[in-house]
Amino acid sequence: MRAGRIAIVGRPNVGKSTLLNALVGEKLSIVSRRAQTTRYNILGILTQSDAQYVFVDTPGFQTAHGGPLNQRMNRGIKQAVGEVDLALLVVEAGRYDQRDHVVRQLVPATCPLIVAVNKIDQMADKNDLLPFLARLAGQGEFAAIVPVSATRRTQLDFLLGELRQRLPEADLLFAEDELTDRSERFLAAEYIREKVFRLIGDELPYAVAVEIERFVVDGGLRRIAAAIIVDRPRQKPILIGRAGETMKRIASEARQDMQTMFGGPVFLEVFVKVRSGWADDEQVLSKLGYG
Ligand SMILES: Nc1nc2c(ncn2[C@@H]2O[C@H](COP(=O)(O)OP(=O)(O)O)[C@@H](O)[C@H]2O)c(=O)[nH]1
Ligand SMILES: [Mg+2]
Repeated sequence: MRAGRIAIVGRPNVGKSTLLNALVGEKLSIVSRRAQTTRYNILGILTQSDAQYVFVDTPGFQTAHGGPLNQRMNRGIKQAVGEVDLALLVVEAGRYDQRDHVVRQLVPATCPLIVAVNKIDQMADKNDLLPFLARLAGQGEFAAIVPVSATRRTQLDFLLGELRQRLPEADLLFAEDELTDRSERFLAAEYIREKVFRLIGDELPYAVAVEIERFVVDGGLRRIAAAIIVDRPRQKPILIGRAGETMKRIASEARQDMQTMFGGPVFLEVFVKVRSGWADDEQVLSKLGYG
């Protein structure tokens, strides 16, 4: 038996969370087309007959903005890479630049680094892949470089094989049936935040946080009340939408994710609260579980 922790790192939007979900086979980490969707380190556990992979999904390392929320996320990444047996650096097929390099440098030299070259499905010319892999190999000491597609689940078994070889021999770190260290309450809040990231345009998603105000298990039914927290009063009508349409969609799509994950019916109420400057308020950030 081999078992160990693997940090999934990379610049924003390369597909780290999609890859985690594909590897574990459950929606543990939220995904959107926008950078900076993931704000927390999230464990995803895959247990097979001869190995247990404990993945740690991390936010994309943010070099551009220095606010308290980004500082906490960057701190989280540094902490994650300090505590793992392996690091899995995710890059996008055909792209490797300074932003990838910065993340790569965060991984301690003693930690084996495997590269997943993701999104190979969207390479316009497949002949470009080999030269890209060769160029990448010239960038430094990588234990392995594996082209994959997280959305199409291409080459994931091969990737797992490369990871397994480098995991330490050890007993299970978590019970066989454990999937994550996160609670249903946490996942519920994240599913709502994902819908905001997916359904609302421009900058608004970055000004949004979600707080679960009530989570009651009532027989097989889960009754959940959640507040979407925005920064400014003018953001409230954008979230609610014309005749409440946007809000209805957010709640209905989030509820479907919850029902799939929790395996039972969910009664969900969602409302909007204005809390100015929440993202700069260290106390609020701590309460929301950041860092
Ligand atoms: N075409 C393609 N898109 C992908 C793949 N993996 C992820 N994506 C997309 O890339 C975007 C960012 O994904 P996400 O997992 O949130 O990236 P993260 O910020 O690195 O966690 C989303 O729109 C995903 O659907 C892939 O293998 N192929
Ligand atoms: Mg992510």
